[in-house]
This record gives sequence, structure tokens and C-alpha cells, in this order.
Amino acid sequence: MPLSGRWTLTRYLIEERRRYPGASGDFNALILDVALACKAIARIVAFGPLADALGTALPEASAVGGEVNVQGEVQKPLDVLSNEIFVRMNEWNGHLAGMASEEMAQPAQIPPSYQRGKYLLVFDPLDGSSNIDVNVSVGSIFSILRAPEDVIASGRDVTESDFLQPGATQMAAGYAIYGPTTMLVLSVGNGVAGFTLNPNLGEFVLSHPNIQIPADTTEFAINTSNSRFWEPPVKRYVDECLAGKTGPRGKDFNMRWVASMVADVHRILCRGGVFLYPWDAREPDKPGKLRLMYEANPMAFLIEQAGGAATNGRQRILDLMPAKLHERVSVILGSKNEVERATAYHLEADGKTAS
Ligand code: AHM
Ligand code: MG
Repeated sequence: MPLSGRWTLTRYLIEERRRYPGASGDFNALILDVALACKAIARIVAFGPLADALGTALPEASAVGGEVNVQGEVQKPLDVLSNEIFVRMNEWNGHLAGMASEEMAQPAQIPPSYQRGKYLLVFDPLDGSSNIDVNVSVGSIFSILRAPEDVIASGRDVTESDFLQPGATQMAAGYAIYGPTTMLVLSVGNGVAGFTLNPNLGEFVLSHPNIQIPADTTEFAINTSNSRFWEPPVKRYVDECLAGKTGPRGKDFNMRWVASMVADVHRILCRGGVFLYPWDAREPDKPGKLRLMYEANPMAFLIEQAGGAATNGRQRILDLMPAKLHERVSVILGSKNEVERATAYHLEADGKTAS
């Protein structure tokens, strides 16, 4: 068990890689570049409404090639700027075959002037960005996949289909949360570790080794303003929570909804809970609001690695085969017993029994 507070992210990654004596170090180097992008975004987010007025105080903006006007002010919205930071800080390192982002319609190619590598980086550069205006936590979510073998061998341009892999194949996933403190929460497939940014050192330091989600919880998170559009099993699950001690669950529940998935998932990793963003009848043709590749898969990977569960109400999220890059999905994740209960309600409503 590592001594928390003494291990930097770099040391954690080196110790983890000792399990793979033949590892080249590319994977670790890639994660450190992703972490650097998150630190740059954290710095910009910290300026809040001053970011525009103090454009010249943000060297990151020009470093990533953002549009800067004659006053040196950053003119781009934060989510576009965050996207550019992710792209610019990862395209040069030789570890990537390509990138895909919630903010880009098509995958980003590694420019011909740089080497191409064996990984694919998928990200939501600034999730929950509607919370920026009200100074509530936001974050960046990322996922690392292995590129298909022919992409690695040929170094050809990537296409959308190269990214369409089930979440279970992720090599690593994580998020940075820009809150009262900046944290990086990461899984390289061997549990989940949380690192707090030491602002004096500019280093992520291990503060939450081996994060585990309790199987039971009395806290749920859902946007109840959509309740009239929910499917019956979702309504049943939430009604039973609301009924509290005298209802079928026999216990009182608490509710939280930050409207920033990173913050809601972070709370669940810290103290348990269940998060639901289900399909609803507002836009019946969309399978859900959240994106499978950029939000659901990386979060489901972390949640499972921490002992929790994640489904779309009917199937394990990590087993879903994406049909397109920007695919949306219903999400139920968190404490295992609650996710299994809510999933069982869906299967029961479909006339199937839970497996
Ligand atoms: P975004 O990627 O456009 O920021 O949207 C995703 C966010 C999640 O972080 C959050 O859980 C959800 O949208 C909140 O949605 P709503 O405002 O419908 O409650
Ligand atoms: Mg998002």
C-alpha cells in the first residue's frame, strides 16, 4: 500500500508499470501529458470570469495556438480552449495514433510532422461547462484505447471506426475535477487512485489510494425535473427512494445533483451513491443525454475498478459496442447493489428477469 501524500503521479505510474517488465514507458508518458493538459485547464478555469480580461496572463492560450486578439485577450469559449489544450499537449509526443473529442465532429489526426504511436486518446475536455458561470466544479474526462493493429503497423490516418471499441477494452480512464482543489482520478486497470494537485509543486500527489465504493448507499443523484418523461422502472426506483423509511426500501435516502457528471461521480467514488441519467421521452430518439465514448465508458471503467457497477438499465455499459463516435447512452452507475436493483427493475418491466 503506497504511503499517501508521498507518491507523485509519476511515481505511482512507474510502480504500476513494474507489473509489465517489457513496457516501453510510452503509456506512462502519455498519461503524464494528459495530466499536464488537465493542469493547464485547471489554471485557466481558476481565473474564472477574469480569464478574458486577463488574457495576457494566460500563457497557455498562445501556447496552444488559441485565437488571441490584439489586446492579448482569449476570445474562445473555455470548452473550445480546453479542447485545443488537450490536442496540442498530446499530438506531438509520438504515443498517439489519433484523438477523438466531444468537441470535434471528426477524429483529430496526428500531424505528419510528428510520430504516430499505438494509442487512441478520447476525451471530453470540459464536462459540465454550464457550471462555469456559477463557479461550480467542472472537469475533464479521458479514456485511452489501443489503436487497431493495422493502424499501428501502417501509421495511416485514423477513422471513426478505429475508435468503436467496447469500454471494457480501455487501457486507462480518468478525470480531472476542477473544484476547491484540483484532483486527478485514474485507473490503469488495477484499481482507482486519486491524486490532489499540490499547487506549490504543480504536482499531482497521491491522496486517495485504492478507492472503493460501498455496495450499499442511501444517496441518489438524478435530475428530477425530468421525472414526467421517465420510463416506469426509473420512476419506480426513485419513488421507492423518496418513500423513505415507511416505504418498500425501509430507509431514508438523501439526494444530490450537481449537473456536472465529474462532480457527481467524484462524490460517489468518495462516499458511495447512485447516479442516473436515463433515457427519457423528451427526445425519444436519443438513447440518453450522456455520450458513451467520452463520459459513460471512462466513468464506468473507474466505477467498476472501484467495486461499483454501471449499466444502461439493461446491459453493462462496458460491454456496449459503439456504433458511432458521438453515440449517446442511458447511464446508471455507482454502488453495486443499487445499480443492480435499478437494472433489475428495467429487466422486470421488459418481461425479462435480471441475470
Ligand atoms: P456537457 O458535456 O455538455 O457538459 O453535458 C454533460 C453534463 C454532465 O456533466 C451532467 O451530468 C449533465 O450534463 C447534466 O445535465 P442536466 O443539465 O440535464 O441535468
Ligand atoms: Mg460532457
